[in-house]
Order: sequence, then structure tokens, then C-alpha cells
Amino acid sequence: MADDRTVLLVVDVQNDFCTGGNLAVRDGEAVVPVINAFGRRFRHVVLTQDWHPAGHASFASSHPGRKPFETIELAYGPQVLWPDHCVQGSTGAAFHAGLDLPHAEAVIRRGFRQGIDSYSGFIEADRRTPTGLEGYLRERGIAKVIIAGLATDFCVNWTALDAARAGFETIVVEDACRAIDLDGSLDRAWAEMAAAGIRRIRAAAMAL
Ligand code: VGL
Ligand code: ZN
Repeated sequence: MADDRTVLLVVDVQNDFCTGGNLAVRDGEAVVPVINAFGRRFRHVVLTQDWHPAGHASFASSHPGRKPFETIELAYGPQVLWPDHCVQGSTGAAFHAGLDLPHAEAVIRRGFRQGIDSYSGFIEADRRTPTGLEGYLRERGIAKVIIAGLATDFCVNWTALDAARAGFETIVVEDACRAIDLDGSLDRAWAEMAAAGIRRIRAAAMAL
């Protein structure tokens, strides 16, 4: 059993990132049984949920003439454009029905500001708007953050990098994640995480 200062942070296990969803990650739903079993070993579990208003700035449909997976420049920098996904209150935004973590203690929603995307569970894409997660974990006395979910190369990567920057010991459970892998983004993500001192382990190898 993980100790009281450790949290399992489950990133965006939502229908739109699973097979049949609007931004399906290949094999996304394969993380569900791994996370369900692994999650039982944690006293503290927190979920993140991608939660966009209709017409969000990260949607290609909000930019006439643009297509999904193109990159454009927004006020805060480059932004990959996505198919409409995780619209607030939609079935696509709901957690996968098989996700079984009744002891999860908080859900952090992000990306709900019309003009700002957010891959990180800690700080939105303008790199100045906090979600409140860092303060929440700190007040709870958390020192170690174990991360699983979707997608490895976007929300998991950005969340892990910000967790490490905030000073939490950070570990990513590789077989409890799946990637979008856009133009080499997965290799880049693992390289960035390694450079930041983030450990990468398999669920079965995790000593708790
Ligand atoms: C995500 C792209 C757009 C993710 C969210 O959860 O990795 N990716 N919105
Ligand atoms: Zn999104």
C-alpha cells in the first residue's frame, strides 16, 4: 500500500480518448484494467478531466480553414488543433464507464477557459493560469506523484513535467498510459521526462 504522502494521479481516462471517441488514442481503453488494479494500492487517488466549452480555441472547428492536427499560433504560443473533444457535459467528456476508482478524492477539471488549452493538470497552456492542483496536493502533505492515463505524449507528459518542476517526486507508469504519437511526440515526451528526472516504470515493478 502506498503511504499517506503519495498520490496516484489519473489523467483524462475519458470516452473521447478511447476507441470510438472523438480524439481516440490507439488502445486508450487498455489502461482501464491496469489503472483499476493499480489504483487499489493507493490511499489517495486524484483524477483529471479535460473539460472544454463548445467552440474552444483548441478545436480546429473554431478556426475557419484549419484542420485537426495542424499547429497554429495563439496568444500564448503554438497550439495543436484537435477535433472537438471533451465538451463539458458530453458523453465524450465522461470518464470511461469501466474506470473503477470509487476512492478517488478529487477531480481536477482543466481547459475550461474558452481561449486557453491545458495539457498539464497543474498549469494551463498560457503557462500562468494554475488549476489549483499544486496547492491542493501540498496542503494535503503529498510529496510523491505517480501518474497514469491518457495521453502519454500530451497530458501525461505536461502534467509530469509540471509535477517535477513543482518539486514532487514524479513517476510515470508506462503500461498504464497510451499515446497519440503525433510527429515523434512520444519519443520527445519520454526524453523530456527523463531529462527532468522523472522515473518511468511498469505497474508490476512498482514497489509501494
Ligand atoms: C489531450 C489533446 C487535447 C490529452 C487533451 O488528454 O492528452 N490531448 N486535449
Ligand atoms: Zn483537450
